Amino acid sequence: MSEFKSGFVSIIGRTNVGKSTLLNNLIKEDVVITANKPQTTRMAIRAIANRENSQIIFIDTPGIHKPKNKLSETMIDTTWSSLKDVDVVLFMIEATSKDVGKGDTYILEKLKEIHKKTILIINKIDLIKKEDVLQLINKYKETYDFSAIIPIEAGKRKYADIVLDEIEKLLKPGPRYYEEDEYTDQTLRQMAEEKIREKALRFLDDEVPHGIYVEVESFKNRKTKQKEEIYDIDATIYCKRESHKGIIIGKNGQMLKKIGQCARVDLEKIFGVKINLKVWVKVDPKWDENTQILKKFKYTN
Ligand SMILES: Nc1nc2c(ncn2[C@@H]2O[C@H](COP(=O)(O)OP(=O)(O)OP(=O)(O)O)[C@@H](O)[C@H]2O)c(=O)[nH]1
Ligand SMILES: [Mg+2]
Repeated sequence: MSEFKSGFVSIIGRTNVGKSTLLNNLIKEDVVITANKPQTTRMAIRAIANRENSQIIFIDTPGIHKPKNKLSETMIDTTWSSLKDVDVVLFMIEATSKDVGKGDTYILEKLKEIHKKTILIINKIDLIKKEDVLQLINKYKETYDFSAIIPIEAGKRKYADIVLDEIEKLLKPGPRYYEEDEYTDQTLRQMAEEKIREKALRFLDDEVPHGIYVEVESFKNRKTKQKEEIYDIDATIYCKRESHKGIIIGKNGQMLKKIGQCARVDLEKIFGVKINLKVWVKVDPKWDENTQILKKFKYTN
């Protein structure tokens, strides 16, 4: 039998290219949130893929974008910091790019500085013609000595093994760092906060969802009279303005109800227990300058 391999792999790229979608596919669990909005991922989240002959620890990272405030500066800093500790980098771009754009050029410059084994992932190939993928591959080949270049659709199962196989080839022999049943370093509390934020991102428009922050105030488990396990979760959505609060709550509370219900359904699937979820909305215009909150988005290893 071949020697057991292990290693750490960061997934980086511009915001909204599909990094978190790929991670969920590689892990085969709904472990990180995704949305068709930029800056969905706010911190480095680890997720573990256990294979027959290897264990791969992935780090999902916030997408690279032009920082607008302290929060985005912290997020981007987290992405670059995550690269220090990894063996392999997955650099994801969108197939719809006609050329190596400004944002991707910036990322490539950073990659050249850190000089790690890097796989280029070209995502969303469903959106373009095959010939255009080949052109893009040729353009990118000239920019960096990639270990592999893989065109994919991040959410499609058939691509997960292709990506995992390529990563495995680049790993060195190493131990199993995590137990086989562990698939993320997130706490249940964090996962609940993220799920609520995901629903807010998906259902709300414009600047409202980007100005929110979710905190679980209380997380308790108990047994019902029928001896069924249940989690009681109380959470607050913080937003920056009174007008945003009205939008999040919605007419007759409909929007907040929808966010809560959809988050609950997903969380019941993930945790495998019944959940009683209550969500409130509060205004805190300066939450994104609060150092205690920003600390949560910093990279820790
Ligand atoms: N058409 C198409 N859409 C995709 C594909 N992969 C991901 N998406 C969509 O792209 C959007 C962004 O996906 P995410 O996985 O949240 O992107 P991300 O790179 O993690 O984004 P940030 O966390 O904001 O940096 C979502 O709406 C996905 O459904 C794909 O292969 N094809
Ligand atoms: Mg993401």
